[in-house]
Amino acid sequence: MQIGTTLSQFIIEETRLYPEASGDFAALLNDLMVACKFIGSQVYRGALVGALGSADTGNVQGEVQKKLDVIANNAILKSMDWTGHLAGMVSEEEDGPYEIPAGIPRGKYLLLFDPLDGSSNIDVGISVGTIFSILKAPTAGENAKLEDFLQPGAQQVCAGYALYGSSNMLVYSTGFGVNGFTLLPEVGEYVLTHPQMRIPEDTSEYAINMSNHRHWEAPVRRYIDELNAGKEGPRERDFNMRWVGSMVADVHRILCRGGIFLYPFDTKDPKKPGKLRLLYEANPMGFLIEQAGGAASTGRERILDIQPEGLHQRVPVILGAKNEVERVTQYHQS
Ligand code: P6P
Repeated sequence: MQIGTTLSQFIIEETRLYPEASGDFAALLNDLMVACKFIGSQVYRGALVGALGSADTGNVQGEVQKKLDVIANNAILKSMDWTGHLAGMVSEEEDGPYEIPAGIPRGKYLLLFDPLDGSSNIDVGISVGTIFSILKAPTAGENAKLEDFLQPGAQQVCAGYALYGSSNMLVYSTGFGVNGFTLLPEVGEYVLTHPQMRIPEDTSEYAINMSNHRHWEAPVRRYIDELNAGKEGPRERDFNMRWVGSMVADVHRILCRGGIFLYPFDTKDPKKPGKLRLLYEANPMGFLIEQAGGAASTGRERILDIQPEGLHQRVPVILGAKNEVERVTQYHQS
């Protein structure tokens, strides 16, 4: 049995596409990979080591943190802050930018992440994941300022996620397509198992939380009602629905077999135009989906074109099969 192409090997070989590369980025990704392996080990041992349940603390989102939220957040911060590759970090679990400790060189990259997305599902055994986004620091070598993180998603140099599901997978892109790796636990290496993942332009599978139907805008209600009408309706074919309630799991399914995912604008909370966060959920997932041949929109604009206004800004998210995303966008314009 051959081990196959490891993530470490793939990163080094991809780095050769950038003649001017210093190796910093490759080292950064390798360090992040270690954190994802560790987080996976804690998620999979959850119940056995008392890591399930709430931490009895809250975060900037006003959410009660799970113990594993705190473990995952600290794992990434402490795996990355000593490396000298970063000028700062933004985490869903941190109010403001995380400053690199004194005495550590400030690097040329910014790391933004949701350490454990979908954590409300942990206690019931549903897949969760880590989502990450990497930007260039405007001023390498100096502490990143808050506004340095407010870059449109199109400027990401890398985006990806780790999925803690039936296996520990790492899926990422640096702009040369999307590749997926599966952790070989006995060796401790991620191995290439899903090269060049692509999303078909059409689909018959959609993902949305139907309980919000009455809160959606008319174009989204029209779109979903047509899917539910199946072959008796204007789409003249039946559709299937899946909703895991864990964005990483739903997006991974779409990268594997196609589909469209919607967490659209809803009127449940006027202060929140959507539930998902732009900088460390919508942007990295939008980057991956576009790299795999799909589209990612708010319904009114391309997600990666949005000029961020705040670290924890929320946006509506409609992503996946290009022709379906475009149809939803057209309904918003009619
Ligand atoms: P709902 C998880 O809490 C999350 O942020 C995403 O991972 C997921 O897609 C969405 O929220 C689920 O939201 O309202 O269906 O629980």
